[in-house]
Amino acid sequence: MSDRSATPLVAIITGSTSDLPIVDKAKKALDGLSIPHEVRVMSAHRTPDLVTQYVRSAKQRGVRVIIACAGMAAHLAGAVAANTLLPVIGVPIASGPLNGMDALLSTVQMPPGIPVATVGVNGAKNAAILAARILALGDSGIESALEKALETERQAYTDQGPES
Ligand code: RP5
Repeated sequence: MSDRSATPLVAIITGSTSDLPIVDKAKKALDGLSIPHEVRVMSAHRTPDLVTQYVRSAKQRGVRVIIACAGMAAHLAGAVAANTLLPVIGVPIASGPLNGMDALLSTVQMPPGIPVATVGVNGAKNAAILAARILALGDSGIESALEKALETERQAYTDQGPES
């Protein structure tokens, strides 16, 4: 679904354009579930005011879940969670010499009171599916789309048959 075709329910924020190949996995999953979303590049370190401004207006614009992706000293998801009550899903990205371990720890180790639901390194697809599961609690259309997608994936794995 195009970025601006409908009120975005999911906002995907990422720290750099260099993260976009990973972010694309989340976009594809949301597209497959027909969930309107938007992607914005902004950084907790390089453009902190932009992050604050964007996140504080997100709920009022109709956003219901925020996915924050970042690599290296990945403080983006935490900075987002500090500025909203919307659920925030963090995606640590493997950029830089530590292959994502730095981003994983920076994203997941939040202080008590400010949670970030962190998926695995480069786990953008799971972030999108988790966002969809949150939205499905109040949207039977999204719930049905999730059930259908899960069944299709299960069938594809089943059709592969046992390994010889
Ligand atoms: C992080 O620094 C970004 O999320 C990216 O993963 C990493 C490197 O950014 P670039 O130097 O490639 O812009 O903030």
